[in-house]
Amino acid sequence: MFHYAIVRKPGDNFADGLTTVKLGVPDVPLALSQHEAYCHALETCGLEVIRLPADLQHPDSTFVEDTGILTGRSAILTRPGAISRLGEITGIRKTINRFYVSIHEILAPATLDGGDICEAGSHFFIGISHRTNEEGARQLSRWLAADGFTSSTIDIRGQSSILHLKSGIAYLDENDLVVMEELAGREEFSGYNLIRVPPEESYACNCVLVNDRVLMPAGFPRLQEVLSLRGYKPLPLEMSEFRKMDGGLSCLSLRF
Ligand code: CIR
Repeated sequence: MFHYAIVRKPGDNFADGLTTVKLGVPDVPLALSQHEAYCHALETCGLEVIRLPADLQHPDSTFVEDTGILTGRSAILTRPGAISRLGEITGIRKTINRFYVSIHEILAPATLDGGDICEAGSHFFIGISHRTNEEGARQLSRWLAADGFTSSTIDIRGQSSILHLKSGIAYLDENDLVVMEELAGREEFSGYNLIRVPPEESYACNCVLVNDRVLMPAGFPRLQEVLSLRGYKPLPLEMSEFRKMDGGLSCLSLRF
């Protein structure tokens, strides 16, 4: 069960953040209303939403998930792989201090983005990407092991269509793993019930189980139907403006 979510409002300069997709410039007022609907959805799932103000020094800071790994036992502050995002850690530290006693940190030369970390029960998949390096994976796996969690790495550097591991996979419940076609053949996932997502719906792989609902991007009817047939309760949310900035649905919150 999750009880809390930390979110950060997008700033007026949200469009100045990093992006690789060519989907146009995000509309900030629309991003704000989509963000508000997202917060409301988290509340619908029973969470208390901790709303942080916009941080204009860091246009990507609404993607809070990249700044921390919050487990049932400890918090690990990350060290984002994009230089422009390094300063986001200072902004999240105070909030995490309020909730966690045991707090660790990923240190240079390691880099690690939360979007590369997929928690699957007591196991964590760590994506090695253009944002998360091997030293980052090593440091994180040591902290996780100290708390009794296992972890393994998945190299996604050859997967040009995704920024982070969680752009392409999501762990739900009872061994169910949502996975994009490109990653479905990976041996590491062979022990899971794979929910394979066709290429035209790939963006929806980044969905998240929050208590009894699966928050997922709106506009992906096939995945929505498959999830419903499996007994999940999808809650579709408009994500168009975040998608323009390479952002997935999960990255807008830290849930714990
Ligand atoms: C970035 O490139 O860092 C942001 N524009 C998007 C980060 C999205 N984060 C995520 O999916 N975990």
